[in-house]
Amino acid sequence: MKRLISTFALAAGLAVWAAAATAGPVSSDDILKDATSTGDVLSYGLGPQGQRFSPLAKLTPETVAKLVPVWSFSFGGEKQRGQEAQPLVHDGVMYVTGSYSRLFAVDARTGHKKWQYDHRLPEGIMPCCDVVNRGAAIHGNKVYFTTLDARLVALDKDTGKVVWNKKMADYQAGYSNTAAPLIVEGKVITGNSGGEFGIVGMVEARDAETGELVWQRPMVEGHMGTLNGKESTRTGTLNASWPGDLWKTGGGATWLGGTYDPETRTLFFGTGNPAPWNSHLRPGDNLYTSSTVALDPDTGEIKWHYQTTPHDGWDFDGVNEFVSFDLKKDGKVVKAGAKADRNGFFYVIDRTSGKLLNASPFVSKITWAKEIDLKTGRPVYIDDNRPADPSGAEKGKPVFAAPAFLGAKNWMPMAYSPQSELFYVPANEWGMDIWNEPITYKKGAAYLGAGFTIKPLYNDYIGALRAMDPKTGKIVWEYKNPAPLWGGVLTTGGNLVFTGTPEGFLKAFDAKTGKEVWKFQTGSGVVGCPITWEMDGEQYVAVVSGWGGAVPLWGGDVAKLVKDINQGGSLWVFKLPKA
Ligand SMILES: [Ca+2]
Ligand SMILES: [Ca+2]
Repeated sequence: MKRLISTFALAAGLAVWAAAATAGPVSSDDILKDATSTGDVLSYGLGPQGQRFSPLAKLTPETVAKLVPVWSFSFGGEKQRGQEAQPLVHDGVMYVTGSYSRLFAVDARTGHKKWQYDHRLPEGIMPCCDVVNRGAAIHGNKVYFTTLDARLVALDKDTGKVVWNKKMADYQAGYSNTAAPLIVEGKVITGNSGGEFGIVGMVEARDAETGELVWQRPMVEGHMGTLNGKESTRTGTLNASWPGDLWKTGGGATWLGGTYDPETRTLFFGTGNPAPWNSHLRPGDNLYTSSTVALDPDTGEIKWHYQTTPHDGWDFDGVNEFVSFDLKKDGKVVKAGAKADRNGFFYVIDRTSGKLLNASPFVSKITWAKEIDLKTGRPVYIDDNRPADPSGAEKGKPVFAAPAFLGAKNWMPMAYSPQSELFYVPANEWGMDIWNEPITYKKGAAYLGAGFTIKPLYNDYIGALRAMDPKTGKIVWEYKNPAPLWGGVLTTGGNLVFTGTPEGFLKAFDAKTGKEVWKFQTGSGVVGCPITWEMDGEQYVAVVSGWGGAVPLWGGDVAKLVKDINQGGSLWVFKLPKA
């Protein structure tokens, strides 16, 4: 990029040419280096490993008091709802997605809109859990995002014109898309949504230039994969962990997308609940649902898997991000990865083999399992806490289970600081009454076979931002929040942790102590992912604001507690001005 600028500047001898030349293409190598390049944010997760750590250190617990808003940009429109996106920044332009499958390009210095793309959504889309989108990807001269009608769209990054628009799946069968795509070596890699409708979870890779399918890997045992337009291999062994034909509508949606580790050249995708929720209909482990699955980026072949909730009966989707990191323990460095699962356990896994290294609770109450057996890697179930078989009755005997199905942690990504060597996990403390019901599959209809009501566990808080030490599995500090936390986390080389709250604040904490050191009221609930970057020698922070997501729709008694929070839709940008 720098070389391009100087070539143009020399050739033209004009400053304006240098400015124009800065709108250059993004290479796969630029994306691999995203975690350390502080002048841009080129990937969801601030680097493909998804650590959400920036080395920027101008903002510290001491200087953060001077962090001030620079501009705010409204997503407009009558339709608002949840704004869960993480913005990207490239060459002074921000790319941010909004609810209802919208994508905006905005001048990062002024907040001036460059272009806007409103995807035309058909009637009858079936997003289970709000009309959210989690962000775009950038590569070459294109930006990419997925849509609620299960498509993947590539746009010219400078004009917003559609370059290609590919159907991933049939939205009328309950498929949709909300995840930010991942770019690896010229391929756009995405997951799919729809686990509540009996769809089949899938990871697919497309050529970033043409949008042509390279490979697909179904996540339910029994289905065939594809590679270069031909059938490749079967996922697992037919009927090994699923009875009869149930695998054909087995769920396992990969709705949060994935991460990539360049050191081991491995993709990590989490998979959602098996369908239907009523576990008595599908005896067996129901592979590869509620798991972390490691994939070869060239072929989509499965390298290893680790199932967090075998034979799930509580909607404990295993989709949460698997974050690669170096575990320094007993004088050794282990290539590890960590995941804070919906089911309440924080897992540390050897990312070269899938071997479980440690699993410890990150919430106060877990009713479904006593512990995770570190020898076998399997949960020690508490059988009485599995919702009972309705056996012909309209409704099986209910149980009170914790965590609630919305999870000890849901989609909102945690952050890892290689400096403090801590993970910062946005957790929630809640439980649920849950019972099973009879159900049969019908295309495009909810496929649960269960009923539920979510309830808070404590009077004074539901959300808890927790610093977890992956070496010990212990909680080092916590911040308690009255409403459930639903936004992502960012940590920085300046010893800070940022996250948002449904009450409308973007907050900063001391990364070592958890002391709250800064907050700003954005006007609506913050359920997006904060970012930071450097521009013109100053450190910037940005976050989207706009309350929504799954809690108001599925939250039961908790939804009632937060019903007065107003919706919104805006992008806020802050900076630490030069002294
Ligand atoms: Ca970067
Ligand atoms: Ca689910």
